[in-house]
Amino acid sequence: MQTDSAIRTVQTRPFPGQKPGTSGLRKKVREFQKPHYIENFVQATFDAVQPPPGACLVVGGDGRFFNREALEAIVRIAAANSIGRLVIGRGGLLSTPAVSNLIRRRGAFGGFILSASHNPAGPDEDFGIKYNIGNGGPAPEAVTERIHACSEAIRSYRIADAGESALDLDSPGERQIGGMTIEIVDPVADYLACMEGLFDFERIASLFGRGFRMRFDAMHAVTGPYAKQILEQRLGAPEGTVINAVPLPDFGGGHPDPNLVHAHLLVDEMFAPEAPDFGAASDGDGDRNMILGAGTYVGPGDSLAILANHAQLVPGYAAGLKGVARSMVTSGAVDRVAEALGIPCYRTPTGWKYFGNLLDAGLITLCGEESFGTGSDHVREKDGLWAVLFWLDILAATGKTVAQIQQAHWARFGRNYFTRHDYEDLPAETAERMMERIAEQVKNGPSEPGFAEAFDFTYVDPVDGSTSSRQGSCFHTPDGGRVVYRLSGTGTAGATLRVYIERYEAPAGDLGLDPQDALAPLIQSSRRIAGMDTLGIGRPSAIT
Ligand code: G16
Repeated sequence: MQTDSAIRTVQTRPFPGQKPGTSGLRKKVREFQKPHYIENFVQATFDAVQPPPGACLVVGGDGRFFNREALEAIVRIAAANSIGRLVIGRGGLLSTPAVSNLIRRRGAFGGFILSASHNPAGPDEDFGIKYNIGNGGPAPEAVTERIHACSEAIRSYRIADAGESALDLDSPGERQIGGMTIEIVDPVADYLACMEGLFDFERIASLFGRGFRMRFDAMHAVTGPYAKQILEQRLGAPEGTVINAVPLPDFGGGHPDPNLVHAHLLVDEMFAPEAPDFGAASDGDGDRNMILGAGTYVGPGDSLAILANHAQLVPGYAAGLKGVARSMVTSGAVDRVAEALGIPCYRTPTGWKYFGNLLDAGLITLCGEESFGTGSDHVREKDGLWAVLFWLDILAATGKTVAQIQQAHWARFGRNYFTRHDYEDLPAETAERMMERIAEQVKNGPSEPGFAEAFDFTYVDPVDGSTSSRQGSCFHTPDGGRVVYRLSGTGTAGATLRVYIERYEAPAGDLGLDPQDALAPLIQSSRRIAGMDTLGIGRPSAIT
């Protein structure tokens, strides 16, 4: 259907702070609701990336509050900026990895993802918008800096009028706004096809056929429809395997962050008598994952290492891995697997965007982060359900339990005890004083006894030579222990200090400790180094 649309130029003024962080622009919904706010950012993105006339873009979000309003703004601004085609998930829904996949399959110029990931949703909570480039991955720093610069220089935006029928996101098919085609697609279909190309679905289906029991917590966020269709309908897991499967604008009032704190109901179930064989959860936009077995938790660093070590059992990775990568702050478990496999292991700053070049250049096949992100070269985002299917395929291929696999891994490679302590919503001044104290020791050497060196992590991208400096302050002990500090780039209120603490235990050592006990002395040191007691900072607000 052809819809006539008048294009208007609207005068505007820049909003300060439209600076994409670790993963796009994340702010309180109230900020996004200010007149012209979202329009400014979308126009600034077009000004920065200059899509050629007729370009195709993919757009979708995690369904959170303000998703639809933001989508409508993107549709109308895209139509006024000579975009040729917008591919949108039905109902405005697309998981982050599904957007990445669609951009790649369609050869699109780029796309917008509407999500603040695991941050809570609702009128008083968070919203986010992220631009992804043609490789399907988050825009690299050079592009996000251009977007920010354009947002500061903006004086007007172009917008098309559009009738209700053009903005109907719920009916499949195509419609027009002026010269732009809007195509509403099934959010799951292309993603499912991608997964079928990687994993042995028949092998996993026969595992479920033998009575294997699983619980997947979609946390009322975007993975519900994906998990229902893939796990229950396609792979034959019993109905009810997927819980909290209906995406809600406020995620049911929850905090869709798949970790021991926010997915504690699932964790309780997995540690109770009669626990299912396998448990997993994903986050708001479907890119994170948490893996559990009966009575077992697999940390993200260990999960990445275990996937790397078993990759050749999985059809999509049977040819072996070219290399692996982890963010520097992630535990070094995967490094030991890479060494055993004789493949390179790269260490990047925090942010999935840093894996993009390594994946594009064919230097790595798998990568992951401590923040519950794991992924591969199939897309350019981390991918929650992909990790779950990878684990299912390994369980089906080996016939072992999650606990057996993890214990065998530690018995061979040793265990990297790891924890992250978050100090959230700190007053800016307190965070600044802590960071100054840390910086002083980076400059003059650590004041804490037992620490041999302190330095700031700088990353030089091996593909394009670009440098990212000050990506975490690292304090190392002579026996391989470490404490790393960095400020989060995804929060929307106050400052969040993340402290990453790790030490290695060899295979002959004690492999069965609680990480908080195994790391207790380093945890104490981490507080002293930052001067937390002096600054009156109590216990961390979250421990993972
Ligand atoms: C984003 C990034 C990840 C990063 C995480 C936490 O994930 O994509 O690379 O590890 O934020 O970042 P920070 O420590 O700066 O808060 P997501 O799932 O929130 O998009």
